[in-house]
Amino acid sequence: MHPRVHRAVFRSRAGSRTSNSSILISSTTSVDTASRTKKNPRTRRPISTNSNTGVAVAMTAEQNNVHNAAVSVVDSLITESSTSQDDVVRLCAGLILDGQLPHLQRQLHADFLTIPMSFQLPPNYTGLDASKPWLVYWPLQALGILDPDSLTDDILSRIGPSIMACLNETEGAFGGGNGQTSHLAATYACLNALAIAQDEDVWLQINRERLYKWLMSVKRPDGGFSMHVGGEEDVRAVYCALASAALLNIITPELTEGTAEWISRCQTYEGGIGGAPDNEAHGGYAFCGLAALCILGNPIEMIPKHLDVDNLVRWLSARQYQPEGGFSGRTNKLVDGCYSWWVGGCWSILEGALSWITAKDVLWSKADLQKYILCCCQSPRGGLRDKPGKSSDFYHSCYVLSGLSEAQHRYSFSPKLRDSSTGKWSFMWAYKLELPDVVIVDEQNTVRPINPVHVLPAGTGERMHDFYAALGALE
Ligand code: FPP
Ligand code: K
Ligand code: ZN
Repeated sequence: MHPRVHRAVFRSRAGSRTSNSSILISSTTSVDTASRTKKNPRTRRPISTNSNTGVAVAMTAEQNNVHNAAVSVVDSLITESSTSQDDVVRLCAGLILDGQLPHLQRQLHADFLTIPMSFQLPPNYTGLDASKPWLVYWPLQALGILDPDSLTDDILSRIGPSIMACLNETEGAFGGGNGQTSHLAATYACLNALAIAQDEDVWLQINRERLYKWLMSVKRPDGGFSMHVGGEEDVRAVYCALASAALLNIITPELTEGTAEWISRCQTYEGGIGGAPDNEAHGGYAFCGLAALCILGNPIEMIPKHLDVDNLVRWLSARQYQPEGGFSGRTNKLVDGCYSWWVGGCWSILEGALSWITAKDVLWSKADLQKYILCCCQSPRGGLRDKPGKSSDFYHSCYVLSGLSEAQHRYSFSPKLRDSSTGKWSFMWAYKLELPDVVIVDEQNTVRPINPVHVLPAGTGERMHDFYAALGALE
């Protein structure tokens, strides 16, 4: 897993307490009080910043606009970055060229994904103590599209109590664990988990008035949002706030004022979207920005109005590498399975909202992405991973399988599906299985479709939204 992604991107606050039981508590027991343990030491991955290597790697990225072209631009300067890129190419090419497309090892992955539902988590998860809601949401989303039958009534009934243990009642918002500070990432992950649980009794326990007030307390005058009161302002916060508000049907003009303009300021000269204005473009933030625009209004209008689409498409298409077939998160960095969603999700939104963008042309290849996922991202021990040689984890399982779903389906924004009014925009996505000339959709490898804005199994977020819509607007 990415040390920084886990420590900073998903974390709710500096976590030092760890769970000593399964991440899903029993629906009858009370909140677990966790013991203190040492954080698991992790090594930092080197970041490529050497401009000398930029030439070689950037050309590789550029050339992948032409699919299946064998690309090997060799630079005589050997650096740590060029060496790791070469290593990844060798590892992946070996697996991809090794005969047939492998099958998705459903049972193996389902077994791995049910670990947090039933057993104690391994010690290397202690650093994620402030990310308990994510540890619930990630495997649920993965199982929800891999094998919905594995989400038994027992598991589903335990989601509510586990998530409500993270609720800060006075604020109506959620923290990363029992007693932890209210945080937008935790709130988003909790509400997504509750969407999958489909438990109306628990939905009724959410105090939407309080949560709305709390969301307004993290809204900034410039149109952005902070992750928590006094916290960092970034495009994750915007996405988490809007996605949460959309599920609960509490989107208002006051909540969204100036936000699309703020997102627009995060698009960089490269065409991608950075975490905040003037930051480096990154796939994770590109998805957050694009998905947020799809909540703010009709994406057919919002995307071209607030983003330079040509430049975004150019940057997105440079994310897919050959011969790996997978996506990288940013210029001159390595492919990683989780970008199958963060970058692939951008593609599903763009192809659904702007009909000229299609994988059948030369912008990106769904077939090659599926190959990277099936050949390189399946851990022999179960679960999905970043790349060969890495261990599987719940984060990568969630976003690699979501990326597989992206490759196998074609989404379309269909406003006729539901009546179009504020707050409903992100629930008007239709899908169909992709055509065989775009990607081989072997029945054995097929995963279920998702809502590409909320990253939820198709239908779950829609039902949660409808439930709150039926309760009426806030006073
Ligand atoms: C770089 O990690 C990663 C980031 C700078 C942030 C990524 C953002 C997301 C994954 C989106 C989070 C979204 C929500 C909704 C919380 P790295 O340097 O380890 O990886 P890299 O080499 O691939 O860039
Ligand atoms: K990475
Ligand atoms: Zn990753």
